[in-house]
Order: sequence, then C-alpha cells, then structure tokens
Amino acid sequence: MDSKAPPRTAPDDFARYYARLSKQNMAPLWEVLKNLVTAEPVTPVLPAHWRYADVKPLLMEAAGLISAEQAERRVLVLENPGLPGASSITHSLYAGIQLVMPGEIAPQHRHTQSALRFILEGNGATTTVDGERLPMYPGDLVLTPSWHWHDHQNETGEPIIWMDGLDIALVALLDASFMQHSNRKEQEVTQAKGASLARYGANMLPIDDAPATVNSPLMRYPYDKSREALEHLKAHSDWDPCHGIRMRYAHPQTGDWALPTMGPAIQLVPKDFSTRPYRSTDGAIFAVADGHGTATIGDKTFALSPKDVFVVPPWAWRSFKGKDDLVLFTFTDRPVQEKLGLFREERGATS
Ligand code: 1HN
Repeated sequence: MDSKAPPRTAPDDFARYYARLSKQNMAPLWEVLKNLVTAEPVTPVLPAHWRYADVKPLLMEAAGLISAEQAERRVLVLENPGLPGASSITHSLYAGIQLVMPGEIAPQHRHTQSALRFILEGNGATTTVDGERLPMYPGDLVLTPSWHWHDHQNETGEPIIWMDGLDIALVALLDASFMQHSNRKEQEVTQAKGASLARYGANMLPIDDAPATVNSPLMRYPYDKSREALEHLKAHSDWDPCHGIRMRYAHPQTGDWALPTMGPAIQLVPKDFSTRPYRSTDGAIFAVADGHGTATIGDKTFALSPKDVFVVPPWAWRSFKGKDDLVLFTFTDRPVQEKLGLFREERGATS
C-alpha cells in the first residue's frame, strides 16, 4: 500500500471515532475550521429599523403597566431580528429605549457594563453620575462609564425618552459582569451643576489634573455644541464622500474614544447629498437626531424620520441620502476593534 495515499475512512468509522472523542471533551477541528475562520466577516446580525412612530406608543403603554422603580429600568430592548432572545442589537452591543415619567426615579445602581444615552425627547430630566446631576435635552450624549453609580430622575412635567447603549454582550463574552444596588434610591449630589462641563468641556483641563483613566471625565456632550460644529463644517469644509460631516466624541484628556468599549460619533448628511457606499468591521447602531432621509444597508432601504433607530451589520455596505439635513448619532465597538488591531473599513466607488 502507498504510504502517501490518504486513508479512505467510512462515514461510520468517523461517527464512531467522533463519539469516542466527545466522551473525552474533544472534537475534530477539520469538521469546523471553515466556519471558525472565514475569509470575510460572517454575521447573523441583520439590518433593522425601529420607527419612533411605532416604538413610542408601545413605550408609553409600558408606563401604565409598570413604574420605573418596579422595573428598575423601564426599557424596551431593541433586539436584532437575527439574534432573537439575545437582548442584543449587534453581536457585541445592546440598545434599548428608556422612559422615565414625570415624578419618577430610576433608582441608583452600578455595573461593570458601560452605558451611553442619546436623548430623544423631553427637556431637563436628569441622570446623576458620580455625584453630578446631568441635565438631558434632545441630542445630548450622556455617559455612564463602567462601575459608576447612576440614577435617573424626572422632575419635569413631561416624559423623558432616550436610547441606551451598553456593552452587555461584550462584557458577557468576557464573563466580567458585576452589579451592585444601593439602599439609597438616589445618590448624594456632591458636584455643582455643570461641573464636568466646566472642567473638561471648554477645551481646557484643570492645571493639576487627576491622571486620565480609560473613561472620559466629561459625562455630558450637549447637542447644541455638537450641532454647531457640524453646521460650521457643513458651511466651511469639504464633505467626506462616504459620511458627509462626521465627528467622534473624544475623551478630553487623551483624545481617545469617550469610552473604552463603545465609540460614539455624530454626522450630518446635507440635504440632497448622497453618500458613497462605506463598510467597516464594526456593526453600527444609529439614531436619527434630526431630519429625514434614507439609509441603504445591503439591499434594504429604510426611510428615516427623527428619533428612529436602525442598525448596520458588520461589513455591510451602507449609504445615506439627506432629504433635508440629516443628523445621525451612532455608536459601535470600534474602540475595542482598534485596540485589538482588528478594525477595517472600505470605501466604495461612486454608485
Ligand atoms: C441600565 O443600568 C440602564 O442605568 C439602562 O439606565 C439599560 C440595560 C441592561 C442593563 C443595565 C440604566 C440597561 C441597564
């Protein structure tokens, strides 16, 4: 017999051999290698769109069923249709829409998952983080970094609604979830209103600053400032063919992303501008801050209205068209991918 000839193993022999392997917690790599290491990203994540017109009535209905305190957080989870039951909008990230009614408090807790909030509706309800009360207005970005105590209170006369983004699945993958409750519903307010904005939000730093951590010490990025920057750049600078005008929210001490696991950004797609196709390895969750337009993701096109949320799967082509000036907030796991040397992006030709 030729010693170089491959063995001709019968299917039954494989099956018997695999059964013996399995009993000892082993498995043959050759059966799974192709699926483990693919030529390009393969994801179960699907493009999806949540119209605010559909979400809001269902969220308001929840206010009649359960209080913020009973629920701990009254949130409708946005589940990716490709990941049913997983409480995930992408493989790594979570998104939900939260409601706090007038007079309600969502009690304080802390967890190792980082959170960001993009405000959709309401005026002047607050989140308290690290002893500072942060007012929330539409288009503001509010951060709750890992292991920071946080509680929400609505002392206004109208509901407050925002999109939450958390790194839940990423933390779960690493089995690094810790959480604590407090016997105090609200944390003590120890900082003056606007303290972190004065220290870190004016392009200055305290002269004798504390050492930087991975988390931005600026907890609130107000929309009036981000919109003003976008408007200036729209009027006076070149537009990126794939993004229009796109800015990321920076950690004021390091210039890095505002959070280590989630990278928030905001972009303006000018009226009548069509972006060229773009794709990247970070699946992206978008919320419409202002304006109307369309998002084409793979072979799907979504008509966008203010406060809608949609998700672009990793490595899926996307392009946008502004019907009027379309302002899109987004967050992704790009900070993680960059640190691991995994982030890739590709710009398509003119379509
Ligand atoms: C959480 O703590 C909040 O603090 C919102 O508002 C959503 C989803 C899962 C786990 C913790 C919040 C959350 C959450």
